[in-house]
Amino acid sequence: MSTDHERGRGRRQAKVLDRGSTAVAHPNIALIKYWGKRDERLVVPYVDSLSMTLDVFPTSTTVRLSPGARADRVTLDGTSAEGEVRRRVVAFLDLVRELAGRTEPAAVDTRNAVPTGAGLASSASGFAALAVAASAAYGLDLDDTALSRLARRGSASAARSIFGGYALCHAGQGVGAAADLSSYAEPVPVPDFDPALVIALVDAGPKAVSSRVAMRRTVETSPLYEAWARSSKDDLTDMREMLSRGDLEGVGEIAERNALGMHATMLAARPAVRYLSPATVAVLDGVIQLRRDGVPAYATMDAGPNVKVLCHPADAGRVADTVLGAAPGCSVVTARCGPGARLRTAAGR
Ligand code: 2P0
Repeated sequence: MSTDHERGRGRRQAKVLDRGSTAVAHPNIALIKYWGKRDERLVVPYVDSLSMTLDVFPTSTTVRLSPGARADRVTLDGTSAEGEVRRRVVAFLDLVRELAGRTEPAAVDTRNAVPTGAGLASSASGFAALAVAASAAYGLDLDDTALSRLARRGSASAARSIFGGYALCHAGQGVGAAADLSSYAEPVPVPDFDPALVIALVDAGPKAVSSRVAMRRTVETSPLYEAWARSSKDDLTDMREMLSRGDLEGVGEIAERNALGMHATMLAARPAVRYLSPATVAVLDGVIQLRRDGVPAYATMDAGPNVKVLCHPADAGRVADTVLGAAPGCSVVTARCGPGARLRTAAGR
């Protein structure tokens, strides 16, 4: 029979468990892009990618185990998630439960400070935060490499958000379990290079074609895809060299050509995938004008119309003014290098 003291402790523990495990992660922007999967089920990329984790737009995710519940509950920004979002989160929880040898359902509460689905990598911060919170909630003790591999199963770009600063995601080798094991991100130490990234939010609405669908179509139908994937290898080698030198102009030129090349592969897909809008092109013209005026500024775009402009922190104000002049009505946020995904509160700890 338990004593009052023990019952009190049990209640306290239950209360602690109720808080769940909360993790925070930030989005990242790829300077060398990932585009295309060689294994869709395991989410294994065709190409290596290299990114900068940001210090803005964090995602905070809490995972609480609900042993009495009949199914998982998924809440995104205070609203019950349905459809594809819920399906991806539940599939991810199934994977964590399989790894942990557990079966309890969970309640997942995610808060995004970034517009979801607008090409601003909300899935990167989202699945990085979910990987950290869910693995803690289910009692998995994973190192950063294993967390990165796990986050990749949610979204390949999420593998990079496990790390702060710069991260390289390996496409890995082989097929099946070998591919899964060898595809993960690792930090790239870059001393003395902390540029600004001026983010032009030209349209915060959800995108017309998901990156998953767009990637598949590009790989299957674009005659330019293979050429870009090949040239991306050289871009990565050159990028690592320029990063180690802290050469903003070198880094910017390579990032811009890699991103434009990726969008070219999509434009050549059948039917074409075009994420770049008239406002995107106006901002790109503004960036070219800045360079003509002697301001080193370089653009990169992801699966959406928003533009991220890499520049010296001292030039960020001028870059932001140019962006606002080029695309009136857009909003501008300036980011710097940010931290890796971290556990805030661990259940029962
Ligand atoms: C990247 N993007 O490297 C590339 C560049 C967008 C363009 O990763 O299908 O949400 O979940 O693995 O990671 C966006 O796609 O795609 C992305 P999935 P994800 O950042």
